[in-house]
Amino acid sequence: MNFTRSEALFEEAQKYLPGGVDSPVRAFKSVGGIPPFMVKGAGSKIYDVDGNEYIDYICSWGPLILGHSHPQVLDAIKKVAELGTSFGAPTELEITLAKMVAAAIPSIEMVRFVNSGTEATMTALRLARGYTGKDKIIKFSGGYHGHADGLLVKGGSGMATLSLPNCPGVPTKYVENTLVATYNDADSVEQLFKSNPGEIAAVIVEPIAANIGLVPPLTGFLKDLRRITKENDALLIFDEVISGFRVGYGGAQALYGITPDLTCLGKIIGGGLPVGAYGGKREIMSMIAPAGPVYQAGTLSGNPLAVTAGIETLKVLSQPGVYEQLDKSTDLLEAGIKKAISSLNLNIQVSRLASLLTIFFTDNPLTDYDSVATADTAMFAKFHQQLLRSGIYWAPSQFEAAFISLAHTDTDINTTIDKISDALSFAAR
Ligand code: KE4
Repeated sequence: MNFTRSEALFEEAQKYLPGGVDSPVRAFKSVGGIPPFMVKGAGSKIYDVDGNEYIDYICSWGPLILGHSHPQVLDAIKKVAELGTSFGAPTELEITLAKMVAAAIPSIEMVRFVNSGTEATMTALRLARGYTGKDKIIKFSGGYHGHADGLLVKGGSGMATLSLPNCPGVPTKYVENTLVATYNDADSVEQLFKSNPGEIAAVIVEPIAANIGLVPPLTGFLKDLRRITKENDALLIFDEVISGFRVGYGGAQALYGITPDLTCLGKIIGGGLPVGAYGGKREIMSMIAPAGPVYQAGTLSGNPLAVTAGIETLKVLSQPGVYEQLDKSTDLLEAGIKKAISSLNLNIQVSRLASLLTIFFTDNPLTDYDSVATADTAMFAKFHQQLLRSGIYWAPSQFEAAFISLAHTDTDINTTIDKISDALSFAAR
């Protein structure tokens, strides 16, 4: 593969953009090499400026569950764009998407649209503090909820990738109310409530951890969180920015039968354009301005183009057979990778749930951040570089998930399995 144009662009980009990118994980820092600059996506494929074609398993980090440039989404955006791009005023489109979200996720009686997952989680925590009158919150080591100051503590995703446990520029005072528990360890949560009686407003959790790589909840963990938060008059906030509409049309809360007080969404509900959302019980959401005193605002919140992309995406996802197809494709991929790992006799494992998958370069049991931190990230880097050169666009971090879309065909998957097998044997040398 030739990366000449990307190399030149990356050099120029670094003069104007920190690290040459607008989001750290895109810079490929932890896997080496330079990031291909992309110019087009179509279905399961993505194309860089040097004309290289890749089968895409990043899918814009989750939003493109239908694949790139889905005709129904593009046509709808084009039509709405002809009427204008933004009004800074209420539109009927927002009601339509709000009703679709509420119908899909019954715990969401009311919802507010914002522009990113970060805004959604940041505001959900402000709302929880405003509603309970308490200041402390619990997050989990390795949990990633965007880059709001109070959440940049032992974060996953790019923070884990770049080994940035905390963040300069965030005053200690901003994080002294952020308590950190261990994912899949309800006792660690119970202990924090015991040592901070009456002070904790909420627990925020990725119900399916995907920013330490994919680590599903152990049986009973989410149920325990629901019990403990209820016992302590604290809110349970599900950060479903990744899992929402990904692991099923009702998200992780439907899959596990747990009803949180607030839910954060993003990615898929924008269909590739910037949309985040937070929602929950009417009694709680009614505290949000202008209905109530908890303030949150946004110039482009509920933008007609972005909301339209979300509406069309959910329309497709609500059709019968969609999640079965995603499962079938991911079953094929998972089985193929597992076969390659066992034939090469490697201490590597596959973690998979619905159409999310991570190949972990460790064979330790995986339950939390500390266990995934044992992964051989140097070997992962060699694997990633080889995979990229062979035309597979995979998350450039051990601490992320691969996203499979409806556009991935069996041919794509079988080709991917062959390339992964080659890349694994290359990395194992
Ligand atoms: P955004 O602000 O990036 O839209 O969403 C933040 C966020 C919140 N909650 C969860 C569970 C998330 O996974 C994210 C963002 N996900 C990362 C990838 N794991 C986005 C990719 C990036 O940072 O460039």
